[in-house]
Amino acid sequence: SRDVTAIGEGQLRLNTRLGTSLEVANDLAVHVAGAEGNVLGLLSRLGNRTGLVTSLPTGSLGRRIAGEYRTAGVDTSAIVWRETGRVALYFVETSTPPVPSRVTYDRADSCFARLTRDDIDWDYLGDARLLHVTGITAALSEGLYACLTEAVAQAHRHAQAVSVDVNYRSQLTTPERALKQLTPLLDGASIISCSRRDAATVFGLFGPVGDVATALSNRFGARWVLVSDGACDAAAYVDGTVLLAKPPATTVVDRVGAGDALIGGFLHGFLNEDPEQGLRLGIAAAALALTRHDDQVRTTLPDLEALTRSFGQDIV
Ligand code: KDG
Repeated sequence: SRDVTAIGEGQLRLNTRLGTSLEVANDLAVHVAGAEGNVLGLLSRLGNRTGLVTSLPTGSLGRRIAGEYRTAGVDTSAIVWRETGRVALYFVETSTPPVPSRVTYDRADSCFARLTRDDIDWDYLGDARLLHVTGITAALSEGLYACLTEAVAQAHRHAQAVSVDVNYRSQLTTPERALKQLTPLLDGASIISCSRRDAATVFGLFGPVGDVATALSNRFGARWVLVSDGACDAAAYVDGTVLLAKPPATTVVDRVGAGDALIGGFLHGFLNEDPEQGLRLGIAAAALALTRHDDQVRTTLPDLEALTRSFGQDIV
């Protein structure tokens, strides 16, 4: 039995050199990515038992992805391996903020996108205190969306807590479709994570992070809600109380993956029933992610706690 299981796409992330466009790039740095795996990787490094359900081809690219998760401590025994098929890729043309990095997906028809309900080890997915899913998976294929609705229904039957990260991707879906797909997943979820921008796009909710968190809790009934603005400015609404983090001054190198780091820390707090700790650790992990061209945050609980102290992180 595990603390957290997730279903999501394990991917490769290919970065150009800083400021170089894909049209002229000669070399690409290879990293392992995927929102759910990023969250589980951090949770594992913080000492939680995690497992990822995804699907990969048996060749070297699939092994690279699974190997990275194993290094982080994520259990990979429920990965659905395929003899043929492809991994999902995403290319990042990196640039220096405030110019945003540009993401190009190359992921259609991946092994994961073709997964259906019959492929999944349902006992495995349900055998954890918490199930974590994101709107990305919902957007990838109808088969995957059916997997998510079944996973969430099973979780409710078994009193497993559900965490949903809205994670709207304009390259994969529309606000209308996201709202329609996410509403049944969010109803009854224990934890909702959403960026301020996605809250406006998908739910038409505007305002400061604390107000948006409160509104999301009121709308869907979640006890724990996390709303971020640029990852280091975050609010949590937990059991009727708004907690606001004072963001550290961070020199932003790359925003991709920072939201996952924030969520990973927050879910650690959920597992320990300590929202302040969750917000503090999440902010510190996000700060680490923001300073790296890589989705994975390689840290430990003592290191992250030390970083938190050095930030003098106040939660008010
Ligand atoms: O949050 C980071 C993710 O966006 C990245 O790892 C890729 O999961 C990803 C996606 O599908 O956009």
